[in-house]
Amino acid sequence: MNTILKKSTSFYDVYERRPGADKLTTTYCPGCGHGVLHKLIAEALEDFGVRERTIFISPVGCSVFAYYYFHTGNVQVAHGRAPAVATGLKRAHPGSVVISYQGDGDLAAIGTAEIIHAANRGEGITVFFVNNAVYGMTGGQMAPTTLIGQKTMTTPRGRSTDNEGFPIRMSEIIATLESPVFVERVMLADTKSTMHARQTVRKALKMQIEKNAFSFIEVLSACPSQLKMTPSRSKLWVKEVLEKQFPLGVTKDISQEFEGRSFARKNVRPEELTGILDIETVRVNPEKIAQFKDKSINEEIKIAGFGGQGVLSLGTVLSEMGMRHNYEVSWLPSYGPEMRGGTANCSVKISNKKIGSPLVANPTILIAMNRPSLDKFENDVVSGGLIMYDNSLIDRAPVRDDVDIIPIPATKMADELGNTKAANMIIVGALIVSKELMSQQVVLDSLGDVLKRKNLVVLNQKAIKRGAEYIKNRKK
Ligand SMILES: Cc1ncc(C[n+]2csc(CCOP(=O)(O)OP(=O)(O)O)c2C)c(N)n1
Repeated sequence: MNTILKKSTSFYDVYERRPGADKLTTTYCPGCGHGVLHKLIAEALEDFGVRERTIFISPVGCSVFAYYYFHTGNVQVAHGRAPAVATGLKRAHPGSVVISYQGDGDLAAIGTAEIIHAANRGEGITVFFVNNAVYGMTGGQMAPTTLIGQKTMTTPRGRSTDNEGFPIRMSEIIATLESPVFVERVMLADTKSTMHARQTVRKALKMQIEKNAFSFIEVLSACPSQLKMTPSRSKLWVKEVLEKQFPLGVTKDISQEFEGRSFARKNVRPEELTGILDIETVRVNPEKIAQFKDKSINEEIKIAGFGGQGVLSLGTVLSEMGMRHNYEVSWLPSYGPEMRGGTANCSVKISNKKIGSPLVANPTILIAMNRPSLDKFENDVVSGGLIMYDNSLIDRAPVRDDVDIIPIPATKMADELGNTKAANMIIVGALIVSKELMSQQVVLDSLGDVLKRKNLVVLNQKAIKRGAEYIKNRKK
């Protein structure tokens, strides 16, 4: 019988790095383990017929370019974050086969938290952990798995336990957790060990495909370039030196007794939510909000001031009221390391389209309640946007001439009402009227449901009315 050896169909035909580039070879050095492991994975994906539903996650490290090779879905992630991204992918696409492929710097240094928690949750993903005892891509710095005495760029006299601690055995750590189903350490040192690794790769992927199980495969692998050895010498080193510190074998295997984890995501129907969260549905008489029904709204609002001015609650009131007008809303507070007297801020989106992200980088509306906020965010406002600022506290006007500007002495007006803290609600009243965003009546009627301190409802209703009147008089 003739055997035809050919490249797995899970690889692209041509490794085209940059369109038109003349270098169409791989990015790996001769003797590197990455290429071999890629091959074992690609073959398995083809044999199991899952290439089309596989998502391969490339890490930061020498395998960052895995997406040039694997003819699968590909995501390249930030350093160490592959298990977190894999979690999201698998949960959003339970039918996919998700591979988190990581080096020792990526998985055991910067990404230690991600892998521990993904393993602990038993996500239905397969993790391939390439342990070459060094940071390959960046020039051979010490990795958490670097051996004691091993010389690297950052341990020129050799790793010492006094200074750098002991090499971390990740497989053993992962195996102590309850959720992982299959954990094994293999090596790529010679034909025999590679053939065994092949079986292990297949078993781990099968576990995911059939049982939605979490598997962790550590692959001892050579990095001839950083070890400054020939490819064949570095493979011997894996077998004779590296393996002593990281013994091969299965550290955990409960695949027989593990019955599988459901692939189906438990989706909660919207009508179930109120019961689960123990909240009441708020219904607003449709007639009262009819005029806003077909309004095209897409406001991205940044509300900023100093702590104590109620900028966060200004945002929550706006988003709560937005919901009562059937808008899509988001509210994102920012608790940055702000200095005292500096800015506290939150981002609110109000839209009649679905909101992709709650982040507001370039607001359509800036509400500046103190000078540092105006200084900080004025330039971020989109051209044609609006800056509403408290001119009883801010001693300069915005300099932008391509945006609408509404000065409003909110703090002074609140003081006249008897409580400085109501300045934020003066802004609410002013904003909903100036942008014709919401029904003043609905906002006033709902305020009691929204505010935590019920004794302040009447005062805040007055403040909203004041703010609204201010704008109406201004328009006249
Ligand atoms: C946030 C961040 N920190 C640091 C780096 C620099 N960096 C790139 S690759 C790498 C280490 C990769 O080593 P390893 O995970 O062992 O993979 P290998 O290259 O050996 O395959 C580091 C520190 C980065 N790209 N991003």
